[in-house]
Amino acid sequence: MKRDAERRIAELRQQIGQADYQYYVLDSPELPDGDYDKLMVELRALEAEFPDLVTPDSPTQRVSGEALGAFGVVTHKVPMLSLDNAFTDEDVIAFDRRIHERLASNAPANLEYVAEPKLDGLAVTVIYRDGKLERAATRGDGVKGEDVTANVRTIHKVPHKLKGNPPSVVEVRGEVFMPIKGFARMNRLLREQGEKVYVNPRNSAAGSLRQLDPRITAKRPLDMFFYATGIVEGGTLPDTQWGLLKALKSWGLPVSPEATLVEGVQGLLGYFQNIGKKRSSLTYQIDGVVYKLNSRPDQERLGFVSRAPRWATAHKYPAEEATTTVSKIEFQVGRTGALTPVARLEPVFVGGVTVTNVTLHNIDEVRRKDVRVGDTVVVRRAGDVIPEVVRVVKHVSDDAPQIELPEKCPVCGSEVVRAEGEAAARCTGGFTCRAQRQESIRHFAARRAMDIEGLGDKIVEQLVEQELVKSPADLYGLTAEQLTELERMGEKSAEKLVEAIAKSKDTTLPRFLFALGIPDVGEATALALAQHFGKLEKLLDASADEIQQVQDVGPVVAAEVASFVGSTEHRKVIARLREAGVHWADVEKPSVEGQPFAGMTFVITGTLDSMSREEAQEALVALGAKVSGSVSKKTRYVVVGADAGSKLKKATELGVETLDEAQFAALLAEARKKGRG
Ligand code: D41
Repeated sequence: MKRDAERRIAELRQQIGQADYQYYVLDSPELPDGDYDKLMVELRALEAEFPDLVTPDSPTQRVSGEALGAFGVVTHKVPMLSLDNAFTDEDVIAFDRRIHERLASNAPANLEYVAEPKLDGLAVTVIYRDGKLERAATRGDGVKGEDVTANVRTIHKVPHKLKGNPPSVVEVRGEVFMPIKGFARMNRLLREQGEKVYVNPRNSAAGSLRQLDPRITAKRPLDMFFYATGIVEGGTLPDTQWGLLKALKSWGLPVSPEATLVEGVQGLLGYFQNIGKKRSSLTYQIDGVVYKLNSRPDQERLGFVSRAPRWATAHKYPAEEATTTVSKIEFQVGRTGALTPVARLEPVFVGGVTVTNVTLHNIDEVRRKDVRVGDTVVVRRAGDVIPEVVRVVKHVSDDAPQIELPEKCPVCGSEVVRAEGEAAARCTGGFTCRAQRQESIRHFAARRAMDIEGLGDKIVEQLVEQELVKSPADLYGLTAEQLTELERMGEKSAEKLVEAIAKSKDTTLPRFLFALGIPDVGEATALALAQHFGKLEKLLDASADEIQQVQDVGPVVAAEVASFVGSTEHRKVIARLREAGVHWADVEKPSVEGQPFAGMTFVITGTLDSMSREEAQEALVALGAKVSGSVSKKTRYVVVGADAGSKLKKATELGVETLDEAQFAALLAEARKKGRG
């Protein structure tokens, strides 16, 4: 009986696996949907009857599994390298020349390369043992990643079982990404459910893969292409990159259909142009193409430098631009009262996202570009950088009015002032201005501040509008009954939110200081203040002069901080927060002498994959470094994560050395070794 079940289960899994392969990888389904469903129903029934026959690679297990508490750490036995970048034809010519020089006599006149699109996703590695999917992990910092096996199992393109004759252990690597259409559909759903939407397909792929509950990942339209291998045992691989791609395909793994073999620099540049033309019609977002030397023995001869292979490079496309028209220009009021002009645009798809709003930063910028309502403008979006208006192509008409700074706050009607020499104009309404209240509470609850999960924008908006919350301290008095009165708020979510608010009471001094929303105090300054003063009381009693003694705090910021903590209104809020039970441990001043990074200032920009910004800061400070919020000539290194913006630009301008995440991780590891003696 059980023997029969076992045999039938194996048969069903084989048939379903084959149907999945035809449907998802080959994109040519052969089994009608109804028949497929019947096989699944039968398999589920048999597995329910004989639970001990359920194995993790069963097709029934794609969408089941329990939510995890956290991801395990996986150490990559073969490190996952990063890619160097080429931006110009000259860079590509130099890349090819360097390879020629290193290979010297061995190289033919025209080297063979495999060229393929550079997907904008995240790198993932999957280990198959005896053909069965055993483990999947993110790239992380290249050395350590996160165990995302349960989530990767839900990606239909990734087979649970390899076909053909793979080595007994083979690690295959590729990019997990989200097709543009799927991304749009998913965001529409999230928006309808009142949840946070993702800014671009890359972030949504990363966010979807990092869900602790694989059932959520299963609903996300993730896709994957493979392009490399890691560990190989009990078998050998072809000796060319092209042969490797063919082998991957023969095992049932998806490989980019755009991958091709080309010859010499001309072949590379021709490919770059071809894909560039196709780029906007591809179903997924790419930010360049990747070139890899075809000969694997030659790859090995060339090796790598600072974690990037000498035999491969990414050739990046320039920022995408598109034209559209300005339908409105509005002034938004921020948490400190700053008025920011925002251009509302006719929606335009550029650089992988639909852009409907762009910030114009301040009134001077509006004047400099001379943007007016109705104008045709060029919008640019580079990589993950926030979109910007590059220039006006055409004014709607010569006598369209110029944009003026409003005299009164568009939200509360208070007077608007602009201090001498300052770019920003501010609403003087303070906490009486609904916009300022709303923004400060949003900031207070943010992940990097008090980290109150579930207190989204829509909820904050309602809380402020209904005057349930006038200052952050009011949050701690909210009851579940009050919250259920809000739109889209069930009893369960209300209880959860009250819990999350209570949980946020246990915090750190740097987080608390950052959460207060003192003008010009970002995370780095908050940390510096906390470390300098150690106790909140000391900061509250400090004069502007004393505050200026803090690392990287100049006279302007010192004056802002002194005036903020000196205000009776803010002191009251702080006192009420502490009465409500908000608490933290005092901060100990790190002793810097003799530490590996003593005397070095780091700036972190963008998002890191393997750690939060706070963790990176803590790691650096623990090694004696100073972490600053702005780049100057004195900056030793700028650590560049995804979404990096103006700080990266500044670093390039000033010639300050930058580190990508892998280089940063290597530097940290080395310093830690040194630090231990
Ligand atoms: O499509 C990509 N994003 C892509 C990334 C690609 N097509 N090929 C890649 N090849 C490599 C090497 C040469 C190191 C195996 C990569 C990456 N690496 C990569 N992805 C993330 C970091 C590095």
